[in-house]
Amino acid sequence: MKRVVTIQDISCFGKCSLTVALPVISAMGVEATILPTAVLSTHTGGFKNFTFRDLSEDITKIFDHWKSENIEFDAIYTGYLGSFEQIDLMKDFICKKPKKTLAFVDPAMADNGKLYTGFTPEFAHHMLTLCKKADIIVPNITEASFMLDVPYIEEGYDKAYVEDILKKFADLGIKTPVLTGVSLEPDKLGVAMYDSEKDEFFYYFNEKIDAKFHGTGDIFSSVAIGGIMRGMDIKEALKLAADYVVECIKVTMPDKDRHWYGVEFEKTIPYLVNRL
Ligand code: PXL
Repeated sequence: MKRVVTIQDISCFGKCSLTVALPVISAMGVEATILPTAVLSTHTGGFKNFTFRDLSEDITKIFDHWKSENIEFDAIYTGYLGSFEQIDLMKDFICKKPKKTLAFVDPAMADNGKLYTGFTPEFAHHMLTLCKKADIIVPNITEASFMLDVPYIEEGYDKAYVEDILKKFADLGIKTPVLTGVSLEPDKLGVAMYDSEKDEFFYYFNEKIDAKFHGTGDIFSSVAIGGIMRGMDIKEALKLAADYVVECIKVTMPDKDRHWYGVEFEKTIPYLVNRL
């Protein structure tokens, strides 16, 4: 069984980061080791007065203990990180990883043209220094625009805009940059990927559903890394991740008790497992 270590916060309430990564990766038949970087009472997207306990002090100790136990991972998947220091700790961890370990970085810090509460453009530039160490990165267009200082275009951009962003990442040494939330036609939404070794672009779109929920980026990343660990080609894993997010949104929409803070991904886990 492949083993992933996923390093991001625990937002106790709100269905994102570790509270979705752990169930999703496990359901895919992949061992999920977790490293919580912080504990928050809720995620930061819409709740006020959330608590934030920074666990940075423990991170190096945990890495050192794992090393002393010869614990290794098939993939490192980092998500939301709460500070510059945590980004540096992740860079160091990735630099020291065995060659066979895949480094997958989701620079979760912004969406819809805005940085999440507490982040600055400098933080986004620092996140880019972590992305440069990764094999695969999965920013959305907002995150990419903050990291690369390219203008954020909400809609009406073309392939040239998307491919320029992907190539800029590849020029920085990232083997497989992926962009999420790509929309080249008004009723379609999906992902774009650049395979820098083959010099090939890949696109995959689904119908665009007019609704926004928190945590869907974390679900996407968890399925993508889970799929890759299950031996899927990256393109197949990205398709599965995109399809699963759509399924999650579709199942959530009709529920009159649905919540703005997250999707009902629990209901569609059988769909995910059946697709493997
Ligand atoms: O889903 C991304 C995410 C993860 N962790 C925290 C967040 C968010 C998005 O708002 O606030 C703490």
